[in-house]
Amino acid sequence: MKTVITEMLGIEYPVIQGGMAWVADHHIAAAVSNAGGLGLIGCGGADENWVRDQIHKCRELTDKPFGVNLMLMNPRAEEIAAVLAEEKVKVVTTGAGSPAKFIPMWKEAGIIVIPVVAGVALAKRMEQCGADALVAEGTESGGHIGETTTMALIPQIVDAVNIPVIGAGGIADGRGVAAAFMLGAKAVQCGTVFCASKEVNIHQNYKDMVIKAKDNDTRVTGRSTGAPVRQIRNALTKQYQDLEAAGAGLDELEKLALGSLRRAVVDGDTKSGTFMAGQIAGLVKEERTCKDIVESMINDAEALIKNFQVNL
Ligand code: TUI
Repeated sequence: MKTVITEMLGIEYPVIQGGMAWVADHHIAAAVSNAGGLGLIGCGGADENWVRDQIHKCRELTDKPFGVNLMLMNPRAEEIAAVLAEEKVKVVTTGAGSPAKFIPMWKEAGIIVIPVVAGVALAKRMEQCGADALVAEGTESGGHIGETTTMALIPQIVDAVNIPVIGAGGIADGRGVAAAFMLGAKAVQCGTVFCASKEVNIHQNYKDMVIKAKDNDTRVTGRSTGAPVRQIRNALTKQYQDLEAAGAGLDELEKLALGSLRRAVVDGDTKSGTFMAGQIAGLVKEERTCKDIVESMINDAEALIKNFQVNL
């Protein structure tokens, strides 16, 4: 399937894998890229040496294009941004902030820059700064989120900018892809469905949490702190939300969250880990290969669009 995004990125299918902190290392990035989508290495809170090493390892596993996601709340964002330019990675996406100050350096290095945004204001600013495309990420997504749903966000961002928009948040099958296209997106970005892929290098308990989750099983912690995070409900989210309701301060809440993503991804600690996942987790029912996920999403979307009139 050809779109302006597949042409821009040199990929076969308009599917980008989200740059999930701790989850998206070179294994999943290479698997998604080898499947014809765009894999991403998620820097999360890692340092520049880890990122450089992951880029090199990913290059050993694939000849296809892949990218790196820079989480802008990372205290080493500056150093990582420089490594991305030095390594001339093909694509950089960013999250949890504005990458404005890094864009000139990345463009200079020939990098395709795709900020992830959760609102129209930042989308417009990013276009002015020279972004090549945007990911419009709805509040259904896992991890750090904005307020607006994917359904409302995509068309508003599409209308506000002249660069291509990639839809994200609540997309895990061909129906979601077709819907995003109808709203004006030229590709999709998915995270949750890849958390249950065969190739992702995370604890089996994390995959099982995603596979077992039902429609109502995500919770948003951190609304009181200004950094809301969607994750699968467990003992930790209950404790966190109880503390928030009781008016707990930032220090106490941060203590609870400290190291919790690592506990989920590496240790599989189902009680005190943070299992970031989107609302679409309820639709993800089995472990599948990245190739199966990407191909079925796009084949199903194409069939839906082709037969749309017939099926009404
Ligand atoms: O960034 C994400 N998703 C993430 S980052 C992450 S690691 C983390 N863990 C705990 C707390 C915080 C982060 C896990 N998931 N998605 C993209 C995204 N960006 N969602 C929302 C935003 C966003 C929000 C506010 C981007 C910019 C912004 O304001 C910046 C500005 O200058 O307007």
